[in-house]
Amino acid sequence: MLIRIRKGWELPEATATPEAIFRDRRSVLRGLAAGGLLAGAGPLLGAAAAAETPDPSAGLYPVQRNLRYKFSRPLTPFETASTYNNFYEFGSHKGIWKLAQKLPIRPWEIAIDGLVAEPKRIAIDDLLKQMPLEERVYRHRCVERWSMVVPWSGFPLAALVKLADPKPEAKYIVFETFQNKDVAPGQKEFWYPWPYIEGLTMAEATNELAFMVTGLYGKPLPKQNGAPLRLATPWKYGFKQIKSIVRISFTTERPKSYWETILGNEYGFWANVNPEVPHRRWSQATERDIGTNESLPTQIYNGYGEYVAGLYEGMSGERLFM
Ligand SMILES: Nc1nc2c(c(=O)[nH]1)N[C@H]1C(S)=C(S)[C@@H](COP(=O)(O)O)O[C@H]1N2
Ligand SMILES: [Mo]
Repeated sequence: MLIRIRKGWELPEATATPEAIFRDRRSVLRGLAAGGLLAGAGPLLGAAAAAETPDPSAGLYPVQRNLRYKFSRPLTPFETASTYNNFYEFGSHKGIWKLAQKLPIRPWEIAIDGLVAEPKRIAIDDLLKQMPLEERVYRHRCVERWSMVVPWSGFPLAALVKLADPKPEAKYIVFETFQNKDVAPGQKEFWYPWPYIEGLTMAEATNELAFMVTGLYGKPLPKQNGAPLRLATPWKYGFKQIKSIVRISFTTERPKSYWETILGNEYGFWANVNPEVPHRRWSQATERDIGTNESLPTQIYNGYGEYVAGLYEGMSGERLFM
């Protein structure tokens, strides 16, 4: 008889404790730092050390994991998810994590405006106090064909929409990233249409999967992953998942997003994941998991069709998958 030994990541989700493992590793690092061994220990240790800067929201985490959102792949290690990033404000390569440490994330205010009952500005820590924080393990699929699986902390976008109190005529929600040439070299060196803009329909924004991310692996979100507030729409390609948000507006007109402005024949508004619709320059049939380096078949809506396919029924005239 074959006895199947479960791998760590196959344990029931409630018992998986990557957070505890991560905490252990950090105390080891603190020990190393105290002993003066950290110097020259390499970039990964440097990333962990930078994350030691006190963050006023640190005490809020870890938060309870919502077990409704299942996953069947190993979690991507924190070290990988926080050192392999896309954040063009800091450069066009994957290793921007160190440069991103320059981004000041306190004080941090988010403007809520456009078609709302009353425009307002809210400080991130005041927002965090009002929102129902939870953890969700989501898959993340970049249009470039890499993917990962990580535990995000945050709150449903629907809760923020409720707080914003949009007028009934609002059709879209539009997000905007910070602009600060002094800390973001990409905003100085590239001609790109800053600030980074993204948008969703109101139906997408209030779908249960749309999630505002404020933490990763039971800690405040690292700057390189979009601190202090970024979007997760796991059924869409990663470029929709805008980082370091400073403004949220409600409009009647569909926004033209950052990548759509740059390369409108390759990146559109909907950007839903579909293995059968190739990018103009490559196939989307498979993806590479950056944690395991495995090649995997891509899934329609990144595997979240049961939650979101209904949003797009009867929309045949639209380019839903780019
Ligand atoms: N402001 C901003 N948000 C952004 C990007 C960016 O360049 N700037 N890149 C996007 C892309 S292409 C991806 S794949 C994800 C990457 O998120 P991660 O680095 O946390 O994996 O962020 C998205 N959000
Ligand atoms: Mo991406």
